[in-house]
Amino acid sequence: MKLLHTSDWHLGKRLEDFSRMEEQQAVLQEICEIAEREQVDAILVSGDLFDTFNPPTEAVDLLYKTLKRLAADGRRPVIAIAGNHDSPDRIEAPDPLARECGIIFMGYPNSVVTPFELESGLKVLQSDQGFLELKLPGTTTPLRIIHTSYANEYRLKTFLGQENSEEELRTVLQENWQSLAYRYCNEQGVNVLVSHLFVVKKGDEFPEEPEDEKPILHVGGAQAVYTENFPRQVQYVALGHLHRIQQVDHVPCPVWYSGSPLSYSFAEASQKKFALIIEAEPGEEARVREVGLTNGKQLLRKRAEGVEDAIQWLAGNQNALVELTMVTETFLTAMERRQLNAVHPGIVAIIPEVTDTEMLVDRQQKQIDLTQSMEKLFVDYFKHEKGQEPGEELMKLFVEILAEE
Ligand SMILES: [Mn+2]
Repeated sequence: MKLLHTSDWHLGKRLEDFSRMEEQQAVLQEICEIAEREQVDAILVSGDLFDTFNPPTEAVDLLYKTLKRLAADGRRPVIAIAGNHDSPDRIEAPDPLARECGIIFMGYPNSVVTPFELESGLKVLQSDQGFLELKLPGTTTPLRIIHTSYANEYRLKTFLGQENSEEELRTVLQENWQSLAYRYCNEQGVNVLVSHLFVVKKGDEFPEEPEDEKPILHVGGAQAVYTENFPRQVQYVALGHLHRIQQVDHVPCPVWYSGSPLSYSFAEASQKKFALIIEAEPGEEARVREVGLTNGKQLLRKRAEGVEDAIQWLAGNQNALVELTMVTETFLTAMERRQLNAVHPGIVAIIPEVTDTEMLVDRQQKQIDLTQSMEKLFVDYFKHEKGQEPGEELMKLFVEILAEE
């Protein structure tokens, strides 16, 4: 059995003033072509289909068109779950129509798929809260899917019937997955788990979460899910949330984030993007292969020594979206900014890095390190504007607003 794993499409997402819609169309077309060329049996989309709860019409359009093409009249089912950027109700809304096309949406951790059968031969064999067993066209091997859409800790526990549990979330999830695996997953079928959670190998460092993402489920590190929490019956875990492709662990089975198909922030600059092809047979470890995606623009960070240097580099990287740091003796003039923008259509930001220290002292400014936390940047900004540090009350309010986003 061959599966395609992808996630974090974030349809409708922009990069500052730049729409990414054309790139999203192009890269999803590329994913459709891969599914066709590889003749996969089913597609797993691990959440963050949209970028917001209320995506623009063109994003909705693109999602449905893509999923319909992928599903090929029900010959190649698509299983898609909600991520933290998706509205669960919106994800599930087109369900009755989607089912007819072979597209299965799961908005909630306890979603139950309504049983159905299509002329293509696709059939729901069993369905339970957080579980689905499919008969795929052209194979007698059933595909079992344990699925956990995103929800925050409190709601996850509630959905799993453990709202008063004092146990750690990862323990609650582990018990839920294990009981589903024990009931439904034996070596007569292919067993996978699909989720949108923050997962690490116990003892490993935490990887960076995407920019513009509220951290999910691991405030203070308490709520990360460990790979050891996955049931041993499962042959592959298809994760969404982190935008950089990565294999989290190979025990109890290959556990992968497929990553996003486009680089969505400069924290992802120079990253390569992929879809994953999984080959799995009952009772055997799944084999995983990365297939490169090339239809998106590269995000590049460039530090240039003066306007001449910048212009030359920009000429050679016309197709990228660029964050340009300009090392300059004084400050960049409006003329210089115009010059730079005139030679490149994709400059997202120009950051001056001023080297004339006297001038800096004069203006009581210094180089701004944009990798600092929002809190630290705010304190610097406040000091610069008001000549004093912000009070404790104000900082509390700022952090509160940040968290709400
Ligand atoms: Mn996410």
